[in-house]
Amino acid sequence: MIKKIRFIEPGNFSPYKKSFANIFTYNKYIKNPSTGLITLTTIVKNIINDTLMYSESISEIDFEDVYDADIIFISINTFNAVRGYKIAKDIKKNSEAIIVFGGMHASLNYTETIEYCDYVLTGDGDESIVEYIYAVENNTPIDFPGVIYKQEGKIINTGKREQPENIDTIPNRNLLYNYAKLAKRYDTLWPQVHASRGCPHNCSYCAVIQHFGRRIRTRTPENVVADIKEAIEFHKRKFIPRLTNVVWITDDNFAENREWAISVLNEIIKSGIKYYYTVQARYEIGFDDEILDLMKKAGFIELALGIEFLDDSSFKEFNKKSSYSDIVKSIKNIQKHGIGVRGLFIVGAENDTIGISDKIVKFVEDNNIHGVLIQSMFFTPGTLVYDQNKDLLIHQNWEKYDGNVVHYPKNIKPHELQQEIITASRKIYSVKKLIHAILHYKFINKVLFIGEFFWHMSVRKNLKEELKYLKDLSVEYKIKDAKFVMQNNT
Ligand code: B12
Ligand code: SF4
Repeated sequence: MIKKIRFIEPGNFSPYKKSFANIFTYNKYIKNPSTGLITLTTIVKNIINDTLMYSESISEIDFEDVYDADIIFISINTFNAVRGYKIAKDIKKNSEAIIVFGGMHASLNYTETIEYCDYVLTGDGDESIVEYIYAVENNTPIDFPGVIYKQEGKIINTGKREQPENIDTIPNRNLLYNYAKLAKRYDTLWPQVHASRGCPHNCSYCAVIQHFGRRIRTRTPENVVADIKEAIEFHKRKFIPRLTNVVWITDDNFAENREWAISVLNEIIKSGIKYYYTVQARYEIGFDDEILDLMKKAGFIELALGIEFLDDSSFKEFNKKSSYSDIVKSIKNIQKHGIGVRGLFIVGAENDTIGISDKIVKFVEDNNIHGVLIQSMFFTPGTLVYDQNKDLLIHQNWEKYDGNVVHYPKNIKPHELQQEIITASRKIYSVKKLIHAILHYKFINKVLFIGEFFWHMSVRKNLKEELKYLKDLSVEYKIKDAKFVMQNNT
């Protein structure tokens, strides 16, 4: 009989610790926890009453409470996989519980993950987790699609599972230990709602499509708005109002299903909720005046655009259907509608050389981009580029796959590229720009820029810590098919 279930979201390099810095930045000490795993916890709570989740993004794990669970579900992306494996090893030593992994990294890399657990459930867990619990409870074979386990040393894969169509679960955020307290305490934790899964495009580095599929699956607009209301309520403080009244719709490509996006926007407008929003989308959204008008009316203050590269050959290199000139036109039209643009950039393409930071900074300034995320390209197992480029990886220490340079780019040395990211961040988030934001931005953008200023400081600190290792690499790196030989003469 299953009596107790625990869910765990591992942290990556720094599990949560209480710190004054939490007030300003979420990156180093505090992060938004996984709404995907809270969703699964909510589903399971309906079957087994003693169900609770821990996330190292916002608390330490109470292992005494975890050890006597019957099943422990652990969720991993690439950046927190190593920590997840360590937690699983510790649990194995101290507990009889069945350990089950899931999430993007476990699904796309199950031959690695299965070495640390009893089962991996691949893909979306919304339905498979229920089937799994019933199978364990009734002692029936766990042979339905989407399961990985080991039998006599051999890895058994029961096959690919159909993805769930009904994803209308509203996560019960109270099931995540410590969340209610911290969500109210810190403006750095934002209300998050994930409204659709998957994307029809085929960018070759994208793990999202490999995991969630190349078709958009959506929640009903009514369900999305009900979730938004709950998320806002959950983060609401009693006495001192929040400074960052922004809901982050965490979808990867919001307006791809145009009709649905319009219905969601209309539903938000109809609800009368007075709040700000941000969401990720592709540049094509910038050519859709109807959607942009509705977004403005609904309260969207920004669109996070996956700009990624600044030259057309890089788009081609990674099968990204974009062009520099279309992106610039799109940004202008989005801003014309009164919505700001955040730029998501990837460096490390073949064409990138010393000076890529200047190119990004100039682009950001010329186009009035008000915030950025700059990451180095990383090839993760399960993506199309991984097999083609895995020889270019410096290491496969997943802990470092959080924005650091982890490969040998063609025309710039790894430490030089890392330095370029640091330089771009420093220039975009300079003290001069901070003062400008404080003096000239509207209130909400001012608050966001101040938060990001500290966040980027913390990001740069991490990047600098890795710089020494990258400099010390003594490399005579030969790619198997001898594309090039790289000499690192530092
Ligand atoms: C919101 C978000 C964040 C938030 C919150 C992250 C979080 N804890 O969920 C924040 C801002 C903290 C964040 C930060 C980062 N993120 Co992020 N983030 C996302 C985003 C956009 C949405 C996450 C989400 O809600 N997904 C939807 C839910 C439904 O999916 P899910 O959580 O995976 O859960 C489902 C399944 O995977 C499965 N499942 C999950 N766990 C388990 C467990 C079991 C046992 C089972 C059975 C099933 C199962 O079932 C769930 C329901 O169907 C994703 C993109 C994406 N589409 O996932 C990127 C993404 C996860 N992030 C990514 C990255 C790289 C980062 C950063 C490193 C960025 C950076 N340079 O700083 C940091 C690292 C943070 C850290 N911990 O250090 C990558 C990860 C790539 C990879 N291969 O792992 C993604 C995929 C973005 C991308 N386009 O590549 N991120
Ligand atoms: S558009 Fe974005 S989500 Fe879609 S495949 Fe490309 S990178 Fe992935």
